[in-house]
Amino acid sequence: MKGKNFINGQWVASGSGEIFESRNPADRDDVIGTFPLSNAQDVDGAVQAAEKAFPAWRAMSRIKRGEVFDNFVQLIKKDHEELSRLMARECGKAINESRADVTEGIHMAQYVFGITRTPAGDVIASEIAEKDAYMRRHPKGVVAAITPWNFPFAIPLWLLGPSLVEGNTVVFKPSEDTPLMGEKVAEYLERAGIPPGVLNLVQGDGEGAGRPLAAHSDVDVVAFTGSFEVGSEIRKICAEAPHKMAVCEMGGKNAVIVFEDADVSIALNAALLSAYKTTGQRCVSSGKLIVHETLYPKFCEEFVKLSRRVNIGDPLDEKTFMGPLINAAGRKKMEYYNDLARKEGGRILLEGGTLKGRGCDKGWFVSPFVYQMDYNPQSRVLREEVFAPNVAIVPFRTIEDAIRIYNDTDYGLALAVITEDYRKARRVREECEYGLGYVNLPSIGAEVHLPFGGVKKSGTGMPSAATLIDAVTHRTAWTVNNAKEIKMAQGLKATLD
Ligand code: UN1
Repeated sequence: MKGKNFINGQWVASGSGEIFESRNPADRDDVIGTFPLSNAQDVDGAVQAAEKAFPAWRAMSRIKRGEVFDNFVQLIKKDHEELSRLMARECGKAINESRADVTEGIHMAQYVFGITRTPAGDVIASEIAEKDAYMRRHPKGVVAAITPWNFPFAIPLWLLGPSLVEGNTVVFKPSEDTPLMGEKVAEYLERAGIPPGVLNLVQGDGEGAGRPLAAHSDVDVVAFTGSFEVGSEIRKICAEAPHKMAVCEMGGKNAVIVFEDADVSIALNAALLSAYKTTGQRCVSSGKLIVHETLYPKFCEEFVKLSRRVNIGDPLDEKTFMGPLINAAGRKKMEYYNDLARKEGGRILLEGGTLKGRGCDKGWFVSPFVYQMDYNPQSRVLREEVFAPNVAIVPFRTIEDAIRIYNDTDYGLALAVITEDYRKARRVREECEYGLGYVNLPSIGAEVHLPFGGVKKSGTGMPSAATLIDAVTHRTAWTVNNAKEIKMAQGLKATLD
């Protein structure tokens, strides 16, 4: 298939006619389609269309804007399976996870539709009895949404949903690894009745399309999910324009902490899901299992046994637990960190990495790499994000140690604590640095109506629906005097004498 950009309600090629390919990461011979390799001119056309569409969209009833998402949900529900299969083929996510991704996108659309009938502001008291004061939200204008490949349906909805229902218009640039899923989001929103120019889609890579989009002077908010490196570039670009806000969600080095009183079967299952779902490629995946020394030998043995049983293969096969990594760079990165673990003194329990043979040669398949590692503040492999199934199991003695080992990274996104002792869980809750904390659960699996986002290098906060609304709206104060004379707050004199 030949994909297009979607600008001002029209499906168009890039101005230069240049294209790029999307290929199946499980079978590199399978070309999914070609898509426009857009440049700064294409981006400018899209931003201008969004700017032009803004006044009418903003003036529309919030409830009417929300109805587009109700229509969208109905259309997606009909095509849920087809979209899930396309996703598995384009990004290599196991089919069960691809279905969950589409479902998460539906949930976000339902959420934003639902909130349009809830208060859009506050009535606030005044010092002066005759004054009525309100907080009213105003949309900011044009939102640039730059999204990753690992949740190619859900994350675009996280960013587009709140932006659009609040009255902003959007220019959307999906990852160049999943342009088809990006196109599907735009196509279904078009079918759901989004007016021309309100949502614009620009395909392409970070340098050619992402950078000029973030830098465009008519963009008011850049909402981004992806790597720390790209996110910090975006923040720098936005800092140069006084009006522009960057909302970035940028990864993590997450952990599962297993205390001595843990239910071991919950601990093992939580570790397995945290490490291997999406082949370790969630920003909330855990590559660090911090396990109390009394359970350590048994836990390591059992975790390795389970890791050997992980089904790796065709994402469309119902039995597959782990599909391939997304691309060559992802696999190179995993190999780099596997070597680093060896160099830093890791004791390898399960030799993993690039998989060859058994039909794996055509894709970016890898197997779990598991190692024991004593805590060492100099270790990089315990602090840096790998985005692959590279798993360190680290022993600890005291709760202070467990908290230190978890916190010793520049990231602060997700943690899971496995314990039957609420006091231990509470201490972790208070002293660890994170945005998402889980008790007796894996570090993955957030739901759309909860806040999502981390601290430190993980992000600027506010990246998902419940909180993104604060980033894409201005809170204005609107004060009305009902008296026949002016009365001022703070006892300020309101007359000449
Ligand atoms: C991500 O990995 O970028 O919490 C998002 C989860 C999913 C979202 C992950 N709902 O695992």
